[in-house]
Amino acid sequence: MTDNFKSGFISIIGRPNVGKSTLINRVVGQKIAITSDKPQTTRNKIQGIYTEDDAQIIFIDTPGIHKPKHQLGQFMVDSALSTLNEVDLVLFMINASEKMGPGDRFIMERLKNVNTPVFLVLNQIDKVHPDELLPIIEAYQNEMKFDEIIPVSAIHGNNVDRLLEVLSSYLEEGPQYYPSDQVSDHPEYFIVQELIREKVLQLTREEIPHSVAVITESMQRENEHLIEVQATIVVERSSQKGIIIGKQGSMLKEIGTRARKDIEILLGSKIYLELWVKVADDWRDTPRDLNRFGYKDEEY
Ligand SMILES: Nc1nc2c(ncn2[C@@H]2O[C@H](COP(=O)(O)OP(=O)(O)OP(=O)(O)O)[C@@H](O)[C@H]2O)c(=O)[nH]1
Ligand SMILES: [Mg+2]
Repeated sequence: MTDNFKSGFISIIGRPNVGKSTLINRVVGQKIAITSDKPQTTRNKIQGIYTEDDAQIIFIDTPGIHKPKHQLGQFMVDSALSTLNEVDLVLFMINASEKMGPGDRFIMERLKNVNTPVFLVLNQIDKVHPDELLPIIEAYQNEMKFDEIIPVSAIHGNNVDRLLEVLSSYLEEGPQYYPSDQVSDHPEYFIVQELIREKVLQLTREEIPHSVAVITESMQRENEHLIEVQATIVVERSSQKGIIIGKQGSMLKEIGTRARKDIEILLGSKIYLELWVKVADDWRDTPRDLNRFGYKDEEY
């Protein structure tokens, strides 16, 4: 560690689906947060840790801010907003290819009361013509004052270096909170269950993606080449259980095949993955279930 080491916590906040988790994965250089084209993918605050020789930036990926319809949604929005008072800087991310909406205004009302610097990050610039950027920026500037405005493409990496550079210039002297090789505050079992949930998001539609929770029941090293993972996919109704299992188990098999590939990369080992499906009626509105499935304030 050098003298004058710098560090800071940075929250990424925004509406669902703008690309917050995509950015965190890009910065960390590894998939620690799941992403999908369905809104409300992220459900917990997840730290992504970026370490250099003289600095450590801890990014906090947050659930997208939306109007909650269930207690799970309320937990998600509360978790996201709670970060605003816990960090040194806030990145407000928008999708530059979409119009500003009431959700963005709701967030900006909150951001006006934040004491830390706030950057506007315009993501998905690969989808808009450069000439279109200025009017978008002006529209947001009319709503509130931002300390910096940075357009990026999280998925392709455009301008992400610049974002990191500017962020570094705002960091103050501070400790190295995590070892250099640690990329997330979450344990592997959490990322494993998220990777399985991501495959359900990819492969199902409508209400199913939102009705699913995944729990890693066990992870056991069988031998030096093989880890056995057992996980349960929880749905809200028995009709959904049928869909997750699919015709002669075909859907569950596909979920397992896709998840296994990602888990093998994460754990650097061959994986034997065993999946079960279970029904927990209306778990998204059942406090006991929310607790059991990892959606509680003091948990990850
Ligand atoms: N074209 C393009 N697509 C992007 C970009 N960044 C993210 N996406 C896509 O946008 C979708 C949403 O990305 P996520 O990272 O899951 O979005 P999020 O903001 O974390 O969403 P929630 O967790 O639901 O709040 C995914 O399909 C991404 O591949 C980008 O810069 N350009
Ligand atoms: Mg996300």
